[in-house]
Amino acid sequence: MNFGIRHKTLDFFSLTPNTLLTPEPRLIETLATARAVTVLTGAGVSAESGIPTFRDALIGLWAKFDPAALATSEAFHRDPELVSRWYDQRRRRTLECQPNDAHLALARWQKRLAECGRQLTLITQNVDRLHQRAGSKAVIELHGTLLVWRCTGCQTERLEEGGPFNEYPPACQGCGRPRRPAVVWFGETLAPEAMAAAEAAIGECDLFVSVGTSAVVQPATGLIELAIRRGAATLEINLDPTPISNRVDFALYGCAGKILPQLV
Ligand code: BJW
Ligand code: ZN
Repeated sequence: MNFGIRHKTLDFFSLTPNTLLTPEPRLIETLATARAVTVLTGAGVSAESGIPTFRDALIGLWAKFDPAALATSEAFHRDPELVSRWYDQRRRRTLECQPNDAHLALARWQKRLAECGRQLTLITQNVDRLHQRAGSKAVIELHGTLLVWRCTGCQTERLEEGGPFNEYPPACQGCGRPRRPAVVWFGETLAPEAMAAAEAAIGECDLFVSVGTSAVVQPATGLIELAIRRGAATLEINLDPTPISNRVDFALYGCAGKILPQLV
C-alpha cells in the first residue's frame, strides 16, 4: 500500500515564506465577497499546537513510525497492544495541546460570516478535535477522531478524555471485545455521512480553502479537485507547495497560524 510518504527537496525551502503568489487585491475581493466558504484542513493546522504532522521530513510521524505497522486494521489485528498503546499516547498528548491562532481564526471567521447571513463549513482530516475546542461548529471529521474509541464487537463508541487505559487494547465494558480508536486507517472507507456532507459543502461554496495538508491522501484530495472542477475560487495555505499548488487560484506560503488571522 502507498502511504504517501515523500521527502521534500531543497527547492521547496528556497521559496520565501509568506509570499503572495497572485495579486493581493483579487484575493481580498474574493474573501470579502464570498457568501459560502468551505475550508479543508490537514495536520499543518495543528503543527503550531505541537501536534506532529505525518509526512514532514524529520518531524513527521511517518519519518519515525511505519504507517503499515500502526495505521491499518491489519496492524491492529496483528498487534493490538502495540497499536492501541501508540494511539493512546497520541490521544493523551493531544489532550495536553491547545488550539493555536489558525484554529481560533477559522472559528472567528465562521462566526463572523454567520452573523452576516453567510457561511463557513469546516472539513478536517485532523483527528485531534482542536477545531471544536477553538469554537468551530459542525466540523466534518473525515478521518474520525482519536478521542473516541470504538468497540470492534458491538461498535459502541465512547469519548475518552481521561488518563491512560488500564489495559491495552482497552476492553469494551459491554461485550468485553477490544476497542480501537475511531480513526480512519489506510484501506478503510470514510464515513459516508462525512463524505456526503463534505461534497455538499463543496457543491455550494464560492470559495474553497485548503490549509496545512500535503494533498496526497485520497479521498480528501479528491475534494480539492472537486472544488477546482466546480469552479469555486480556490486558495491554498501551506508552508510549502503541494501537488495542487499550480491548480489553485491563490496560494500563500507560510505558517497557517500567521496567515489565517491576517486574512480573517
Ligand atoms: C503547515 C504547517 C504550518 C506544516 N502551517 N502548513 C495509491 C494511489 C492512490 C490512493 C491510494 C493508493 N493506495 C492506497 C490508496 C488509498 C489511500 C491513500 O490515499 N493513500 C495515499 C497516501 C497514496 N487512502 C485510503 O486508504 C483511505 N481510504 C480509502 O481510500 O478507502 C477506499 C480504499 C480502500 C482500500 C484500498 C484503496 C481504497 C483512508 C485514508 C485514511 C488516512 N488516515 C490517516 C491516519 C489517521 C489516523 C491517525 O491519526 O493515525 O489520516 S493517514 C494521515 O494522512 C492522516 C491525515 O489525516 C492524512 C492527511 O495528512 P495531512 O493532514 O495532509 O498531513 P501531512 O503530514 O501529509 O501534511 C501536512 C502539511 O502541512 C504539509 O504539506 C506541510 O507542509 C504543512 N504544514 N506545518 C501551514 N504551520
Ligand atoms: Zn462491545
